[in-house]
Amino acid sequence: MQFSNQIPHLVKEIVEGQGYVVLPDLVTPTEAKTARDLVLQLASQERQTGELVIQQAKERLYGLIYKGEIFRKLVQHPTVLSLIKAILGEDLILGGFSAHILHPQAERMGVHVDYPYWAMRSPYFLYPILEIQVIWLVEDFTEENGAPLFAPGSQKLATKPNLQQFEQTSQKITGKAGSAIISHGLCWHDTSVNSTDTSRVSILGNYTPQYIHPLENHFFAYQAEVIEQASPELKQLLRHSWRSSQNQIFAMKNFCHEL
Ligand SMILES: O=C(O)CCC(=O)C(=O)O
Repeated sequence: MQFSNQIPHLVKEIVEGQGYVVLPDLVTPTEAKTARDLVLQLASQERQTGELVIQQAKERLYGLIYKGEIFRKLVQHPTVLSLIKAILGEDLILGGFSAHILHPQAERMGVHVDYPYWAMRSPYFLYPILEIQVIWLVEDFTEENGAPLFAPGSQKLATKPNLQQFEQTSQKITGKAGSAIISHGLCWHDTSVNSTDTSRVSILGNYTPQYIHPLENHFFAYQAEVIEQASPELKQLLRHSWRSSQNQIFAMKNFCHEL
């Protein structure tokens, strides 16, 4: 597995260092393009049906797990999952997996921390860590096309973002298609302006411990056959393997072998 001997160093960088790492070449440029093309194709369909979430020149496409094999490959990428498990523990789940399209002239989205922190009151606690975000670069992120901005080390402050401080310290993260930015949910970040004439696409994974209520409703657009054919890893991410048809409450991990 790529980067396997660097996991402790990468964990340290995310938790105690700048708050994020960029891992290159996790998938091929062709796979990245497949994901990008599919996002744009689905977006144009969902624009017609009204399912697409539109915020001026920005759009969000949810429920990706059920919308393409390439998305199911990305969400359970072994290198990404090993790194996140080393931070959140083995019992992590998926809070959401969506695409973010920045059309030409899209403005910055606004500096933020990630869910669940944005749903909580600041100051936050540092431990346990409640979220790790993955931003998949399904195309090259450049200085001009809306690459994200991150404030290095801001996760250690465990507070909601301070705009002035963010403007002084943030750095734009560019990279090649097929890379992923893996970041601490408390690290302040934003998108930059897309000043090109081409839409920029990212795919966003939100991973949390299993006791956090998922951001996305994984039953929206649910397809039974996708779950039936899913790997054990994906079933766990969707909390499917922890559901019982007999018990009235969701089983926790220790009980799941008895179900
Ligand atoms: O699309 C991006 O580059 C990042 C978006 C983001 O950070 C978010 O939605 O939390």
